[in-house]
Amino acid sequence: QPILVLVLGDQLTRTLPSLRGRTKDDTVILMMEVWDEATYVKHHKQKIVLIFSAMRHFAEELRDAGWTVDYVKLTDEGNSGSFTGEVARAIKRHDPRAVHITEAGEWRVQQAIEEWPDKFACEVEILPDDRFLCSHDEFKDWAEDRKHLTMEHFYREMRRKTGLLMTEDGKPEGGDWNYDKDNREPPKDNMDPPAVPKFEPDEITNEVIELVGEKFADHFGDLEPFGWPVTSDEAEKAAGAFFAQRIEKFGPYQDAMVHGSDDMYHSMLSTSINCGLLDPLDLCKRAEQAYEDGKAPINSVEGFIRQIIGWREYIRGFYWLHMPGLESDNKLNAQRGLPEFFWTGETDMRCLSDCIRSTREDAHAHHIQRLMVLGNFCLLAGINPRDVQDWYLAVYADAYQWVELPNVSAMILYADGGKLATKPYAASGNYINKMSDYCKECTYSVSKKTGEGACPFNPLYWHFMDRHRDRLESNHRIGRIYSNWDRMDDEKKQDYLDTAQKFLDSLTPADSSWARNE
Ligand code: FAD
Ligand code: DLZ
Ligand code: SF4
Repeated sequence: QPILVLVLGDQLTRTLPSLRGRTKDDTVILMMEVWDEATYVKHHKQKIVLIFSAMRHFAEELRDAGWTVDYVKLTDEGNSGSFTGEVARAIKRHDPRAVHITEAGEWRVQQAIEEWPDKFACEVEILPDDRFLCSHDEFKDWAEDRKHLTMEHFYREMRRKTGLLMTEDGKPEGGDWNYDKDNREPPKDNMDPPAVPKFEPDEITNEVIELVGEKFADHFGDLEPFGWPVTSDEAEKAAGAFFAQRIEKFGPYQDAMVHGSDDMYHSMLSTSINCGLLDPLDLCKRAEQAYEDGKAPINSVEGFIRQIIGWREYIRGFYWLHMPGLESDNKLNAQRGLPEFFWTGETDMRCLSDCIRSTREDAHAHHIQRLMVLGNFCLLAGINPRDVQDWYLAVYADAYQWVELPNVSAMILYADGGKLATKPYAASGNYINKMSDYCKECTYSVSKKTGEGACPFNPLYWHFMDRHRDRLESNHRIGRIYSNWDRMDDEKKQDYLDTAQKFLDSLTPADSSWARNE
């Protein structure tokens, strides 16, 4: 009787805990394309192509290395459509002595897995996912008794733990822990960042593209051109290009936005990291090496490392600490439906339409677009967390609930009431104008505050502040904003509120069938 080892779509790592230490002659590896996973939200077409193609390539690599892989395709006869159903069928086929699985990234899937020991006659072993630096227990210990879960404090622990950018006497390299103040350069005219490598679809990917075109035609997003890395070799090439060509300027221009440029100096590696094709710690070590070799400045390298061992690990810890409640949190009582233009891109707001365009074309938008354009809009307009969660989870190729949900509900919407962020990331048009070239050619005027043609972010900002005064005024990081509001005369205030309300009333909410099958 063999051991049945499961490998899920975001576990495409040769050193996965459940694969380590197994021998080829008594192991059957089960991989399954299932309808439930492909439709629990209606994922962007390229996201499904990415996962299925990467899964099929991974299975082929394992077979070439001598492993026995039982791969269930979406259209295979008898495919039950769920992980639980497919494991049950595989148990019948292979009569294993045990099922081994690395814990799931998402709470929803982990709940299902935890029922398996009672459901199935054979032993089920669930192993911790040590592709993350910080275990669930370690994060819990760190969080315990802390009044606020400040990312920066967690990040310093991770720096100490890994020794990344630490001097021999235990001090941060360069003297500071964090160089964020040097990472806020607005874009320069005629910036021309080196192109990010795109990968020509091979036969396997083309077959998946055809499948997705057929079965998921009503899902959001362009199916082609598809150029994401789908093997660890391709992902390695993408990483190599980042370290050779773009990391140097990653830091300074991390927050800059340019119309038509989705990549800027970002690594574009999240899709590969999250499905297991790249090892996050290895990437950080290579970034550190670039600093030691004098190829990239400290603010770029520290910034990159902080995103990975800081934010990425913190977000994952935060998710498991606050699930399942985080999913339904709505502390600002936001009730408005997501505007239809999030799916169609049809809006005169040039910043939003460009971010939605890149989302549709590439299943990607960079961090500051997700946070300060799309996210800021959802916060200010009071869009309900459920709609916003569904949108972000569906449209980005790197989206899994463990990373999407804290970023959406806690970071952008403040729906957790401030457990993650010390204040809402609310901003008027001024911020977007400073950090981008969007406003220059927008139909709206960023310098106009109220009335016809005013940038909607301006009145929405005050509408948001005014309607949440009770909750936010006592927050020492934003309390002073209310003195500015109070200094305005009543007519000006009313102008802001009326302009915002008129804009909000003009929004058409999206039909729910964009995000989920009825
Ligand atoms: P880079 O800018 O090159 O950053 C390097 C790496 O750092 C990323 O690849 C990623 O692994 C990590 N990272 C950076 N910021 C974060 C963060 N806030 N949380 C977790 N990891 C981070 N990232 C996802 O991977 N999946 C998501 O579903 C996702 N949803 C997001 C939703 C919102 C509302 C916001 C504000 C951010 C979200 N992010 C998400 C974080 C971030 O926007 C993406 O990781 C990043 O844009 C990916 O592009 P990149 O690889 O070029 O990143
Ligand atoms: C995102 C995704 C999709 C679209 N399809 C599958 C699939 O058919 N089979 C699979 O194993 N994984 C898929 N995934 C990734 C899973 O959703 C991801 O592994 C879980 O959410 C992790 O908890
Ligand atoms: Fe966006 Fe306002 Fe600038 Fe237009 S003017 S691009 S809506 S911030």
